[in-house]
Amino acid sequence: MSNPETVVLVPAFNEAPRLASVLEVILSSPLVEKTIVIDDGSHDDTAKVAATYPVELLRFEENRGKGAALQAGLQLAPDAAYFLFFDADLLNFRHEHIAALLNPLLEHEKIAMSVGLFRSGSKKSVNLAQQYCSILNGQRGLRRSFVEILPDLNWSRFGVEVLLSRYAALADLEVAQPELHGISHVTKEEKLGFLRGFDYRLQMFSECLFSLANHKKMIRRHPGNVPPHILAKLP
Ligand SMILES: Nc1nc2c(ncn2[C@@H]2O[C@H](COP(=O)(O)OP(=O)(O)OP(=O)(O)O)[C@@H](O)[C@H]2O)c(=O)[nH]1
Ligand SMILES: [Mg+2]
Repeated sequence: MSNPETVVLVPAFNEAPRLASVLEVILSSPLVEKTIVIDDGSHDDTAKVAATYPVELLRFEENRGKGAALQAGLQLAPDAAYFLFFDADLLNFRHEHIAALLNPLLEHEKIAMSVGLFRSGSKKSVNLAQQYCSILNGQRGLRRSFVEILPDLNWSRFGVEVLLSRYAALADLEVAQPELHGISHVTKEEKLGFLRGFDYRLQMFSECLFSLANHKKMIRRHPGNVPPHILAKLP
């Protein structure tokens, strides 16, 4: 399709065991016209799994981080009206979750971004983390007009969600927070074992905190397509 309306981006790093079930939901949704998987230097068969599905596969030899992966995906569909981001490790993911993220953008022109809130999923720890850190949720919908004024995301790694949310606030844009019922995901500790998983979690938190503390400075340094009137608000 040359000019898809709704494009899904799936950033995936070492997600071979989990990617297929996520892609099956996305690819069977009537709401999605194109799906792009960004395999970011995975050491496992993530790319092989993706290649068995009718998706566009972008593959980096070296890992560049989630922010850079999403940015590269956004550039592959410059004409899309809406982008949806879904993680590659979702559990109990259903079509209704796709609609829940997309509908606020379709129904309210003022909404620039929707950020999913995990509710009543099977894992208590994931639900609890969501209560306090909803800004970190990777399930998002972005309107094209928002994508067109985004700063460079390349530096942000796991801080990309913080950057997107803080930037929307700086730009005075409205964000919807639809609840995604029953959805959950496989945690780092479950993927890697407790010690390696927890170590990776600390790395993720430090990238999120870096983004939280430094996003204004980093936006000024790497403005991407940020318009002058928003740049003028930065210290
Ligand atoms: N392309 C790309 N994707 C990544 C990278 N790191 C993580 N991802 C993907 O981004 C999504 C979220 O990453 P996770 O590691 O599951 O992080 P999380 O769900 O926020 O946090 P946990 O609860 O700790 O697992 C998953 O689909 C990952 O495969 C990366 O460096 N590059
Ligand atoms: Mg996850």
